[in-house]
Amino acid sequence: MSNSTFTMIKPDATNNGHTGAILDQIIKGGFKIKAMKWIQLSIEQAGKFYEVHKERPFYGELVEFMSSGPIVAAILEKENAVADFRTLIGATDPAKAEEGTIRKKFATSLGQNAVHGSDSDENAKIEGDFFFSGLERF
Ligand code: DAT
Ligand code: MG
Repeated sequence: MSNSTFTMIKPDATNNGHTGAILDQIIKGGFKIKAMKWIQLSIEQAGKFYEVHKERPFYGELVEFMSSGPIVAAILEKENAVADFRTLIGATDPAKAEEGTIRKKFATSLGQNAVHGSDSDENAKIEGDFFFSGLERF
């Protein structure tokens, strides 16, 4: 069990002014920020990040959305980070997310659901490495 995970605050949330509230909930949830950047992905970069979903019917929509505006990308540290962060953000579909979770409070829809959280230790490392060099983290 690793102690880090990777997150993105997605364009719906940054455009709707929720960045500060989401970061506040993450920090109050016990996560330490180890690396963070504010950027906008190109279609190509978003497509590469979500390559695992290439065959899914929503891939095109997802890639277009994720490159449509600014995101915050961050590496987070906490004991049991991957599972605890998925609990903090709630279910993929905000309509099914628990009360008080980040997606329940801030997501727009199933496709535009405010935040990303890695689904395994292995993917947390791959995703963190996608965005951050060794110089950009500690
Ligand atoms: P999660 O982000 O909870 O790990 P996922 O990895 O299955 O969910 O999907 C990645 C993202 O793709 C998800 O956050 C939102 C979008 N998505 C998933 N299922 C979808 C669907 N049925 N229709 C539209 N977008 C969907
Ligand atoms: Mg996922």
